[in-house]
Order: sequence, then C-alpha cells, then structure tokens
Amino acid sequence: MTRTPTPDDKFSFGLWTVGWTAADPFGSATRPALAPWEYAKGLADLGAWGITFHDDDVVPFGTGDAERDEIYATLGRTVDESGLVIEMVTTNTFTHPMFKDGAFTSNDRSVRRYALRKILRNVDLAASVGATTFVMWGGREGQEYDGAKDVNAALSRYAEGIDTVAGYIKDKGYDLRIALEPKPNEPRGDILLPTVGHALGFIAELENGDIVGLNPETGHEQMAGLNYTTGLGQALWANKLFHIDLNGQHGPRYDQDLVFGHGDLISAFFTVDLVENGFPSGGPRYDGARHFDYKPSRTDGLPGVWASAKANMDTYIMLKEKAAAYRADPRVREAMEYSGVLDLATPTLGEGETLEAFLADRSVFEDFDPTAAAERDYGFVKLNQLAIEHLLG
Ligand SMILES: [Mn+2]
Repeated sequence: MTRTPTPDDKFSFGLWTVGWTAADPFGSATRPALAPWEYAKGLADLGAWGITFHDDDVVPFGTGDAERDEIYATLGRTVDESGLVIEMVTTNTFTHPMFKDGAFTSNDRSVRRYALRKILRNVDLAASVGATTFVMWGGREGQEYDGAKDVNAALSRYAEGIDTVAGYIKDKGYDLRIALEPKPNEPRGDILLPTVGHALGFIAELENGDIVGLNPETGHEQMAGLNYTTGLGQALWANKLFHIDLNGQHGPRYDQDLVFGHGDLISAFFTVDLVENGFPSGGPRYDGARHFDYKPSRTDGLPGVWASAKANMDTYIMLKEKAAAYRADPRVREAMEYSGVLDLATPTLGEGETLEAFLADRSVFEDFDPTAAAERDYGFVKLNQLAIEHLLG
C-alpha cells in the first residue's frame, strides 16, 4: 500500500485536469462538469496540497465582474476550508476563437492588445490569491504554414508581451515569477518556443528575464522526441526551473496527458530521482510544486477521475521511495564511481592552472596514450540495471 500524501509532498493539480469533461476533436463530453470548488474539494480529500487554474476554468469567458467576484469568493472559501494553497495561476489565451492565430503573436494587433489586458488582469488575480508562479503556455502562438508567420516579428512581439507582463509584476511588487511552458505542436502545426532549449534561449534575450523561467511538461518534451529529465537538468543548471508539469506520454504522437509514470516509466523514475535527490554531485535543486497536468482518460467516469488523480500521487510516492533506495544503495555509489559519474564535477583545468601551463603539460597530449583511454569500460549498463532492479524490486 502506498502511503497517503501529505502537504510536504507538495502535490498540486490543475482544476482543468480532473475538470476535463473529455470532449475531444472527435467526440463530445463523456462526463458531467462539476463546480470548480467541487474539484478542489475532491483533490484536497485525496491529499493534494495545492491547486492551479486558468482564469476561464473557474469563471466562464465573458462573465460580468460582480459574478466573477462571487465565483472566486466561493472557490476561496473552499480552498481555505480544505487547507489548500493556490500555488500557480495561468491564463487561457487559446480557447476563444479570437485567439485562433495566437495571443501575443497574433497577426491581428487588436487581438495582441486584448490578450495583454486579459493576462495583466489575471496577474492581479494570481497575486491576490497568493500564487507565486504565473505559467504562460502559448498554445496558439505558432502557425501551420511557414509563409503565414514572420518569425522575427513574432518573437519580437512575444518578447514584448512577456517583458510587459514581467515589468508589470515588478512595478506592482508582486511575489510572482513567470514560467513559460514549451510545446512543439498541438493545437498549432508548429508552436513558437517548442522545447526547453528554445525557451531558455528566448528568456536570455528578455529585458525582464530575471523573473522569467520555465514550466517544462513531461509529455511536451517527449512529443519532440527529447529527454524530459535532461531538459529539467538544463533548466536547473540555468536556475530557470520555476515549475514542473508531470504526466505520461508514449513518444512523438498527439499530446496524451497520461497519468505520471503511465508513459515512459524509467524516464519518470529518473525525473523523480532528479527532483527529489538532486544531481549526483550536487548543484541547483528544485523545491517547487510537484504539479500534475494530466487528463483522466475519456473512457473513465467520475470514479475513474478520482482514481486517476490518486494514481499520479501514488506513482510519484512509489518512485520517490525507490529513488531514495537507489541513491542509498552502496552498489549504486560504487557503480557511479566506476562509471566516472562523480568525476565529472571536477573542473577540467586545475585550480589556478594557467592556459600556458596547460599547454606546456606534456601528459595532456604529447605523452597521453589515446589507445589506453579508448579501452576504458564505463559500466553504464550495470549502473542502469541497478536502477531497473530498484524500480522493479
Ligand atoms: Mn500536455
């Protein structure tokens, strides 16, 4: 039996996850819609620590101000009574038909200006409910046809939009950081900032990039054929891992949003190992929410919704326990040493070694034996098999 989650686990869920009524491009909804606070209450009952939402998940688009305030007040009461936190808020700039060519990068300037207002309004809401992360997934920022988008202008408008929002957060003094969420495609044919790497390069060009980081999603990186854990590693190295979206995916195909671990389980093991135990030789750590962004399968009814939410947390807890045992295993330590994993933290140049001294060191090159170095056995398979032993054991 898996232990019950506690607030220390920092598990959180988007209200849109359990709240997905399972309408897809080929079929209508298979489940009824509950009120936002009913989803929040259900998640709290399962042991979740936090919730997150898009503006339109809670208040339908176009609702008047008075009704909007009332709805958020009701949600706030449920959150307080359940002991939940609202750790992250995000803005829907993809559902309404006006956003069909994007929000910050729509070819229509009036749409870009509307999107900026919608987002700034939601920044105020995020700050008022105590959220510390503001995720921005630009799902419609892209194109189907290369001739349809001036990429230089699009990235300039994207940067203008993000910088304006970040500048607003700073001016207001909000304790809030922006986390961009890369995705390669779907719903657009190609989406701007398709991977962790593209997004890191973009953030480096921003005026207010100091409060802009990433919210990488498991399935989104895997849709691009990339290694999610390695992507998290680079985001951590750049001190830009502000939030994570955990789920499951079977390689490059449509965005499956399966339960965490129900896609590539070995990858999920190493994701949890990195998040919980850090890099083998130390370095930047992630201490934010363990946030699940999945979809309960369309074939499941409401009991299946709650079972799948629980499955995310149970799987994470099991992997956390196994990853702890893996790191504590002396055989793993020994295998890491044999493989040179721990040697990689040693700087290539010696302390105080000048380039002149390096060039004069004959042992580096002239007297070096490349054949002997090529004969080294790294033993990576043995190390990986120990991970498998812990995972299956
Ligand atoms: Mn997804």
